[in-house]
Amino acid sequence: MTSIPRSSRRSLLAAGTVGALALAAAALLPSTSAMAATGCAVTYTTSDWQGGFTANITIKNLGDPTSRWTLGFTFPNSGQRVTQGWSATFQQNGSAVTAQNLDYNGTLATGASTTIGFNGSWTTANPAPTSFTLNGANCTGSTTPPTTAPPSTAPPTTAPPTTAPPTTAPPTTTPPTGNTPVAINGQLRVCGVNLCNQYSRPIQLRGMSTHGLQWFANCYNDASLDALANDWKAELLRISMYVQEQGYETNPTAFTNQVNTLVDKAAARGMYALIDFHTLTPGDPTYNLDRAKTFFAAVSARNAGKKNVIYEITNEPNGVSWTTIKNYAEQVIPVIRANHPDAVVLVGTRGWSSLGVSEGGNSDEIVNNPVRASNIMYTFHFYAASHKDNYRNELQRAAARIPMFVTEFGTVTYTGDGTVDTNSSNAWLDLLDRLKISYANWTYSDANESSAAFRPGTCASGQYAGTGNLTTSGNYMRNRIRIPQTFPTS
Ligand code: IDC
Repeated sequence: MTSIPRSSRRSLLAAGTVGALALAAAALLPSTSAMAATGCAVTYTTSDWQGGFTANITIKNLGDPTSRWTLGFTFPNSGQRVTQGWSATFQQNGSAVTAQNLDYNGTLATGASTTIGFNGSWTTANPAPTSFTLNGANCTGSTTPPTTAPPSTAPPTTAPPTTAPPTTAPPTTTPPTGNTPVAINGQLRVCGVNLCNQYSRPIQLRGMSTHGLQWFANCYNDASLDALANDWKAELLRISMYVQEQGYETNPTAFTNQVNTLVDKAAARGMYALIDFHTLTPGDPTYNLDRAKTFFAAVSARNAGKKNVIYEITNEPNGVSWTTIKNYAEQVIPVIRANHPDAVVLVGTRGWSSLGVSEGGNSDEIVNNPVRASNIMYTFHFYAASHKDNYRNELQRAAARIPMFVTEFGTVTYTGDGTVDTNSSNAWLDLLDRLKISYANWTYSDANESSAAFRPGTCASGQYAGTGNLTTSGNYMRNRIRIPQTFPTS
């Protein structure tokens, strides 16, 4: 028997020890076929209002890869109910809730996360569930932050995402490559009653509306849009293309091109662009149905590849029934969808987009008879000095049931002029912030009326950034829009 020199023995022994440790580790680690490794971490956040809430749940798989999952949790309070869920199939039995994956999000690699959510109701209180299970295993990595809405003074939007993608598995969505609103949030879609970003998390877009392009073309150029994106830090530009009043109907090609140019300028600055088919007088959108089909066929084909485009198919229907508006929407939406299937579409509401309130109605007519299309939201407009608590109450009531977007509002009276009502504007914007309802303010222009953000002559001077040329309303809006917000990125 050949003897092994001591030095070699040591090294062999060392090698053998490593091997034994590896074996022991392998024996301790359950194989996938025998017993799957389990584990999960859950983040549960809500934004609450009286009697209702929106919950967002991020599920992180810390166990073996899985191709299907069921999340389980129990509401602490007997009055808590899931009313409408998304990104999962929810079931509630007493206080026990389960959420099962849909086809597209069933696969969760080790370390991968997915986000689901629901709208719910509560009676006495809305505490967060204290424990969660994933495929029956306890999520000991659970974190349940407080259920209050995020503070309005969040870290700056220019900060990089704070949540790193999982290191053990590639993220399911490509992380943002820039810090602009569009780079971070990507393609938007409606989830539940919210506007959600590419991570299926509710977001709010804040921005400004142009005035009529036929009158204020000189206000929309590289310098003014640089100021809107970089100085105002807006996320949204609403492009108001009047149809009448010397607008689109007088030169469809030129106005279509003008809108497309502004879509590109918004995209170049990472802002969302809301294409507003600005019908106003006559109030019956059907009057412009053929024009709408022609216009939206053109802009949706031209902009189909873009993630930053949102379509608003009628500005302010008035003097017509909800059924007429719905009928119009159901003819125009398919024209857009044929070219740009995943874009969010916004539908005006009765009574100058007041949810019917300005004509004696309310949102029940929409809730009971919604537009037959998915990925849509309904619009609401207000002028703070004219529209107060009864309008705020109705918006809040509606927003718990249908997705709402404030595509136009003024800090002044509904004439677009008069004094700025700061108290009412604060009440409105606080409400919109709390409910994460996106908004555009009327107007980013130098019109000779108090709703305009700039003093007359500003656009000719070309000096948009800073506060030197702002009106009272412009100063108020710039301050408000500049409040930083952080968009969720996982
Ligand atoms: C106003 C403009 C004003 C213009 C008038 C008629 O501020 O300069 O002369 O339109 O076109 C709306 C409309 C919006 C109105 C605005 C203010 O959507 O077109 O703009 N307003 O009156 N709804 C409620 C108020």
